[in-house]
Amino acid sequence: MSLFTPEFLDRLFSADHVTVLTGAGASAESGIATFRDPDGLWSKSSPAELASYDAFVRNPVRVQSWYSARIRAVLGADPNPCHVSVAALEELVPTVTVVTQNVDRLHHRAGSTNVVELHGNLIDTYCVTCGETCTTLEVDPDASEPAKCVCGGLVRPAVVWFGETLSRTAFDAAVMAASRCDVCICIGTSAEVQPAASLPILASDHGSYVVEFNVRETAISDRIDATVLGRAGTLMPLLINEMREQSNVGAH
Ligand code: BV8
Repeated sequence: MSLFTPEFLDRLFSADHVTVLTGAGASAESGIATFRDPDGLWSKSSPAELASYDAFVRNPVRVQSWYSARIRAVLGADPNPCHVSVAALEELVPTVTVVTQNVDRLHHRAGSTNVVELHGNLIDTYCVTCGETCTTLEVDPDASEPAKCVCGGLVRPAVVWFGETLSRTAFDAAVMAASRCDVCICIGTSAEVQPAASLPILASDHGSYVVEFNVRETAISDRIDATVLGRAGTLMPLLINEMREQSNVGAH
């Protein structure tokens, strides 16, 4: 008995292009904190104090040290079976586009070759004054001075903060992937942040079969084809196994 609907599997086995939209839940089993879960990052602090340019300028040491701790967590983490299975999808489907809201680069480390980073990444940093790339942030919360570039400008992570526009190139690629895919698999996202959350609806409006893998229902559950409840690190390997069995049987 499959966890996946026959229509989903049929659409997937015959798909030329699959777009996978991931959020923080895809990295949860790598030990990376999510944002809006009961024990998530926003349960301890407010995005307005940590994930906006205004917050950064107001208190650069606080923001830089918060990102320093997240960078350490990401560098100490490994891709989990969800990331590995998403990468394996490329062996089974002609075109796979991974559109991620995550900033941890774990999809790249798992071997995915076509990753669109909607919200940038934590590892790269740059100077807000001269734009030069700088060394990774390592700032303690009680530091007396923020990390600065040789030019004297403040160093920030290369992420997209609230109130900042996404990279045009990245968002255009994401829109293309959502509007042209046969199947869209949304993994571990609460679908509350725009414009990322509009992508599954765009896919659905263009006739894609849209499914979400999540441990709970989300803001888009009633607007897509199916919700499969379960952990990303369990569901994605199960899906890849079913696809491999089918491709061996040659039933499709
Ligand atoms: C912009 C920084 C133009 C990087 C982040 C339209 C309507 C309403 C508001 C807006 C709108 N347009 C713009 C806005 C404002 C704002 C916004 O969306 N606000 C919302 C929250 C009300 N958007 C913006 O500002 C964006 N910019 O649109 O530019 C503009 C400019 C000015 C003014 C207006 C428009 C910029 C958005 C990017 C913000 N940056 N982070 C960082 O530090 O990480 S957002 C942050 O949320 C992260 O990037 C994160 O990726 C993203 C989405 O969160 P999720 O990934 O979904 O994570 P979450 O914790 O929420 O959910 C995890 C899910 O996983 C849960 O469902 C859970 O059940 C599940 N789960 C947990 N464990 C597992 C699991 N599932 C499976 N398996 C598991 N094991």
